Amino acid sequence: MEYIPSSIEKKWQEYWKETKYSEPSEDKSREKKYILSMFPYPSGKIHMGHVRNYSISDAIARYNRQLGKNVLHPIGWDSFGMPAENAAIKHKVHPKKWTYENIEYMRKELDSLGLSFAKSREFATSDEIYTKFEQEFFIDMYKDGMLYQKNSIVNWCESCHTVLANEQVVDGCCWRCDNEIKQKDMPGYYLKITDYAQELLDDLESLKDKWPSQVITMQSNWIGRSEGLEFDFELSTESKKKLGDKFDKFSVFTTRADTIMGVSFSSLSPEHDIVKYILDNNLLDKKSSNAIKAIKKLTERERAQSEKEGIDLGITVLHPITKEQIPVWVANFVLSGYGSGAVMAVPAHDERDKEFALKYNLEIKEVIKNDLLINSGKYNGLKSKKAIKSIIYDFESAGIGKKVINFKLRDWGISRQRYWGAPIPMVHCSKCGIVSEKKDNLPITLPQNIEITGEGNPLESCNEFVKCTCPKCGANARREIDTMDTFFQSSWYFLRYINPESKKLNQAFNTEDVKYWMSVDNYVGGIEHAILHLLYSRYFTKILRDLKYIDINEPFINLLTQGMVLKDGSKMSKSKGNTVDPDLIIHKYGADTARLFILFAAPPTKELEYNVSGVEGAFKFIKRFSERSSKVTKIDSMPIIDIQKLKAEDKEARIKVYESLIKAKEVYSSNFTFNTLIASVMEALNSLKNVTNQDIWNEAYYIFTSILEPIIPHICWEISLQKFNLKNFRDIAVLDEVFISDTILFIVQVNGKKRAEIEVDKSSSKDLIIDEAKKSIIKWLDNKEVVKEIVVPNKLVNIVVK
Ligand code: ANZ
Ligand code: ZN
Repeated sequence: MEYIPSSIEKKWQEYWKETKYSEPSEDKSREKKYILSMFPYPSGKIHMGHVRNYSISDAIARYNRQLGKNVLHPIGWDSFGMPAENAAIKHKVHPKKWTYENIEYMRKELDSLGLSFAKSREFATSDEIYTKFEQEFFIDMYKDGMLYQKNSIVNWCESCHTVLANEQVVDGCCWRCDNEIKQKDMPGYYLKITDYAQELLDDLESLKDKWPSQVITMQSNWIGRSEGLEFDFELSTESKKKLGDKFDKFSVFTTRADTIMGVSFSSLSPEHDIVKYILDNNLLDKKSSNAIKAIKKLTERERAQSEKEGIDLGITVLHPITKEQIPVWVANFVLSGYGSGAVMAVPAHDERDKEFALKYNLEIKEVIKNDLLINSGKYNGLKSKKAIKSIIYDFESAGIGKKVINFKLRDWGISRQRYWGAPIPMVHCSKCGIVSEKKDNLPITLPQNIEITGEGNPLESCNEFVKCTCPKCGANARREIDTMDTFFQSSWYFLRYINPESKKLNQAFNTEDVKYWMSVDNYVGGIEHAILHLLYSRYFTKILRDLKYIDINEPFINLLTQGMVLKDGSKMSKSKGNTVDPDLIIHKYGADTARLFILFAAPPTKELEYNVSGVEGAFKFIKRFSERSSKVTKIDSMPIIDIQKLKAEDKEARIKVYESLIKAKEVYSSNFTFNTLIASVMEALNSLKNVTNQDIWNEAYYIFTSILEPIIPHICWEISLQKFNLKNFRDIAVLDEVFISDTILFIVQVNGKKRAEIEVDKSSSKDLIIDEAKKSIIKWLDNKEVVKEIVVPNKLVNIVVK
């Protein structure tokens, strides 16, 4: 059979569509598999990373269909976000038009790969119906107190008139216009993810061995749980006076209570209330206060990257045990949002404090040596761990401190000053304050008639959008103009896929359907989502559970993070100009070649280096595979093979074929190292070279086309239709008889010492075995007298000589 991919691929794609091959069934009595790949942003064209992602999930989905499982393998579009607005500025095209045209184009590209997506479930997160349900969740979360509004410090660019993410601030300036960034106090909506910090951490345990350990560690560090002591530093009498009697103490958090006797100063964050008072009341000289103001302008990341720096605030506190006076400084490495924004500094045992103390010539007191406390009064001699417990106990008993648990995780700010996002369904009323919209009024949709210039949020000046009535009192009110962070959409899209078409308009998803389909059995996507997307999705699952929408704790049972696609050793990316267009590969070699190359070039979790010869190699293999299928005759079922009639080369080839079948079962259900399976089939195909037995050829192709179907579906369906009437896409049993050998290996010993090995026919008599054995050790029998011949069945022959 001559291999011309273009002549078969379209045909099969049509066939799968017409027969609804990729659609899940409504029959909930069947065992289900939910196979999910991370959905794409519709940037305009698919790239090799997409090809890799979807080839992996498609192979898993197709294999599970062969097993008779009810498979959900959906696709959709993560379609809100900045690039659409940037395109609008650059090309004067409306973000909506740009987005949906991109979706059209990319859908065609994905179709041409023969991916078995459940098209009936497809949607884009910018669809108004999706926004409607999302806004309902938002309102529920707000009413439940999971979501709140607060003011906080954000990066603000005055000339672009927008808030910037930390990643968009370059050297303190706007990435777009190079204007200096201000730290601005702005209102925004926040999700109280911190309420779920402990549960998000604890439940990582249930993902062990099912998620990459690296991802679990990253999430755990991001959540950042610390146990420690919180206590108050009392200000000295003069310092209280200096601060206008507005403060008498401040609180600090330490994980190292055992170092309490080594405290030689205290540091405050530049945003601390006391620092604010000192600046507002000009209690410092100009130079010092300017230095503090300069630090305040920097983002957290920039502060972390700069040298340790601080200013003496000219006030003191009393050590809680010795009552000695301790100087108070402001320091650029103390974070305002963590603990109490103040620390007890122990330069002898903390690296940051040490750098600081050396720079400013502050005292360094050693209090721990070889894990034992020294210079610490009654705690001397205690082990560090023990001392922490003991000191916390004493502080709690004396009522001057308490054990606390702190998390690095911060509440999730979801307000964006952008047009192309889901509108926040809130209203500002001059009488009632902030009021959530009535659910009946949802969705609150984006106005179409706007102009995007890049300066400010176009919603602000859009009266049609902003003017509304208060849902509570009916007075004229103003609609919230911020839109939601796009991570809000990607935190529940996997639930939306579950809703069949018939229920799409009525509900976000149906409890019964969710119960059947969730959790996702295999989630496939990039490691770059290890923290944010995967953490937010876990969090959403838990809050939707607590809002009684669903009844599960974790969304994704197994996670596979695919490696990057490289070219010439570096990550393929538009900015580096080293991308390879998947369309060109598909056009020249066909979809099966693209898929085979991508799954053969590396195991899915490892980096994959693109190279043309690899693509050509993949094509050549499929071509050979296709051409050799001419040796196969049409059969209705697996041939029954009489092993007595097989020649040695038949048996050897058959072993290779069945080895690849065994490999397939292991690869598709647990380790997904498709490359090893492909290699195994290649080897088996080669071993057929000298085989003339028709049954062996038939059986081999019956198995090959079945186990390669998940990887190169078009050619496998084509061959299978011609030879097996599509009957072989099922779980094929491994026959033990294939591996049963008809010879036995004996070790031959002379006086108990191994001298040779012989292979004899299974049916050989004892005499024959002894004869063969003697022949193999002839030189040890020279001039010797054989006194005994011992045969241990199936194992060894021992010849005793004198
Ligand atoms: C004294 C000490 C001695 C500390 C020592 C550490 C080592 P994690 O583990 O990350 O929770 N700290 C407390 N609040 C801080 C803030 N807002 N910004 C920066 N640093 C802060 O770190 C807790 C430790 O970091 C605390 O324990 C405190 O320094 C500091 F040998 O107290 B430690
Ligand atoms: Zn009102």
